[in-house]
Amino acid sequence: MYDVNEWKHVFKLDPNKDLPDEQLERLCESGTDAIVIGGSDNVTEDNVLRLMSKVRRFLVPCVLEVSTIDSIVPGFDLYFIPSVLNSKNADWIVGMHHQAMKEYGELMSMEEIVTEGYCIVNPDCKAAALTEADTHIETEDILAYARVAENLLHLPIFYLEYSGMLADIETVEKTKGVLDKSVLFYGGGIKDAETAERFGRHADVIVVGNAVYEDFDQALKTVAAVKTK
Ligand code: 1GP
Repeated sequence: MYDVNEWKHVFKLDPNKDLPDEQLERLCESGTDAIVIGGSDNVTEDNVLRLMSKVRRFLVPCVLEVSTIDSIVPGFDLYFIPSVLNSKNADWIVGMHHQAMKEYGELMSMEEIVTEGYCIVNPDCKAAALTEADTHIETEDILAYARVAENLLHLPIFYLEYSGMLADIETVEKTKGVLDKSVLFYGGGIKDAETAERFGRHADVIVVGNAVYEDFDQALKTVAAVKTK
């Protein structure tokens, strides 16, 4: 029903941050392919539920990117399950997943679940610290993780995560060059239409997060930059 292969753009909203209702409405009706709810800090059942119920008033697909087992709330269209391929802590690769399956495996509708193979590159982002990601990596390592995601693990999404900083565009281009089946999500530092257009040329899907809270009007323009082609 929802096919990430057809997506170009998503907004990622942080359940720990407030957004005026009027802005949320403009995001939901912007033509973006999905609203992803996810964050690293204080992601609770309460604030996930509150944000989901606001997004749910609109037709846009609403996705929960699961970061803690405790904040899994029913009612989303899709659940993205990250596995941090360059984490030094097995919990973030498969440990919490094992725990979640043990507790909820029988209740899960697998058609709502999409696994993301993450590679977190910005050493200064919260996600890198939280997941103990090995960010001392070269482009060749990133390409190898992309190949692990696609060829060994057959993951539907490879997520190149620079949260808070912009990648070198050549890294994104090269990463796309080794992927054929896994959808390349790129997130990090996209704040305006021009950057969105440049990164959208190589990434299958661009993720716009912080810009929503920092410069809303510019963030909104990132949709048309990748969706008009
Ligand atoms: C964060 O990849 C997203 O998980 C988006 O990054 O917040 O830098 O836009 P930004």
